[in-house]
Amino acid sequence: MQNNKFDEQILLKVKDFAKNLGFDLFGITLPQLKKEDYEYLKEFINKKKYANMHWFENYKEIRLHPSKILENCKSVIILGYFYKDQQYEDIIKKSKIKISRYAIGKDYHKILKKKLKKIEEYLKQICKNIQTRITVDSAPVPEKLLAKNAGIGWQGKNTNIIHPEFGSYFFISCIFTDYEIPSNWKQENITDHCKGCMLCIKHCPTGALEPYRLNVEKCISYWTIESKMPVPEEIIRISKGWVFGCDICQEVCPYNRRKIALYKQTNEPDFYLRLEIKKILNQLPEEKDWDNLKNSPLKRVSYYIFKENYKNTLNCEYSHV
Ligand code: B12
Repeated sequence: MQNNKFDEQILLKVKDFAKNLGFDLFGITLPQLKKEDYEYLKEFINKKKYANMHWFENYKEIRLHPSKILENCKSVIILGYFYKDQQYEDIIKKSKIKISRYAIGKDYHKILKKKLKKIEEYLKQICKNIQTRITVDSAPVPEKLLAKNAGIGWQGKNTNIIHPEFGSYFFISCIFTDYEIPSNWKQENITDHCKGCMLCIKHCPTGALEPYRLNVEKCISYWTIESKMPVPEEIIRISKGWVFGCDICQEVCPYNRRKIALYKQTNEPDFYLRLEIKKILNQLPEEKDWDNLKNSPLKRVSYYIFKENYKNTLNCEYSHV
C-alpha cells in the first residue's frame, strides 16, 4: 500500500474520538520490545514459567516481535480504559467472597472491541488505505510492555502498568497500524515511581511477588482464573476470600489510593456491578444461574471449578480484612 505521510491533525482527531468513547489514556509506540523486556519474556517462555497457561507457547514469534501481528506494521496506538465501579467499593470491603474489580461487569473484551472497531473505522475514514489490527487481551501481544513503552504508565513492582494519577485499574487495548507515527509523539515521560515501596510484595498473601516479577504458580489470580483446576487448599486458606481473580497487590498500591484513582467512576456503565454478580457474592449460584450468566469474564472458568473454589473458601477460616 502507499504510505500515508504523518499528519498530527489526524492523531489529534483520533485521540479526541477515543476520549469521547470513554478511553482515559492514549499513547503511541513502536511495535517492538525493549531489549531487556525481550530477554525477560523469552526466558519466561523458554523456561516454561507460565504454569498451566500452555497457550503462551503459541505464536511465540509474535509475542516477542509484536510487529508481526500486522503486515508492514509501523506503530501501535495504546489506549487505557479505567474500569473501577465505585458502587462496588463498599460491597467488596464487607464481602466475605471477593471477585476482582475487572470482572463484575460485562466482558471487557467485547465491550472494548466494539469501541476499538469504531476508532478503526474512523481512522480509515480520515486516513485512506491504512491497515489496522485491534487487540484487547485477545491476541498474543505483550500489551503491558507496549503500554509502558508508549508512556501510558510505568510497570510497577506488582508487574501492572500504573499511571501516576489513574493508578492501575485500567484495561490496555492496542491498535496496530502500518501508519508511521513518530514514536515519541506527545509522549508522557513516566518513570518508575515505585522507588523503595514494597507494599504489594509485603501484602501478597501467597508471596507471589518479588520486585517486577510474578511467580505465576503462587498468584491467586492465576489459580482462580487460569489454572483450570480447583485451587489447592493451602492457597485457599490464605486467599482472603478471592474466588475469581485478586486485587490485593493493586489495592495496597499508593497510586490506587490517590484522589483520581480512588474516587473516579468508570466511564462505561457496562463495567458496573451486575445484579447477577452481586447475588453471587452472597450465595453460590446454581448451575442454571451460571448457564444463564452470559457475557461475563467469570465464564472463563467452569461451573465445577467455580463451585469448588467458592465452597472451599467459605469452609475455611480466614480473616477477610
Ligand atoms: C498472562 C496474563 C496474566 C497472568 C500472568 C500475570 C503477569 N504478571 O504476567 C495472570 C493470570 C496471573 C494474570 C493476572 C492478572 N491480570 Co493479566 N494478563 C495476562 C496477559 C494475557 C499476558 C501478560 C504477560 O505476557 N505476562 C508474561 C510476563 C512474563 O510478562 P510481564 O508481567 O510483562 O513480566 C515482565 C516484567 O515483569 C519484566 N520486567 C520488567 N522490568 C523488570 C525489572 C526486573 C528487575 C525484572 C527482574 C523483571 C522485569 O519481566 C517480565 C518478562 O517480560 C495480559 C494481556 C496481554 N496480552 O498482554 C493480561 C494483563 C496483563 N492482565 C491484566 C489484569 C487486569 C490482570 C489482573 C489485575 C486481574 C485480576 N484482578 O486478577 C491480574 C494481575 C496480577 C499481577 N500482579 O500481575 C491487564 C493489566 C492492565 C494493567 N493496567 O497493567 C492485562 C494487560 C490485560 C489487558 N489487556 O488489560 N494475567
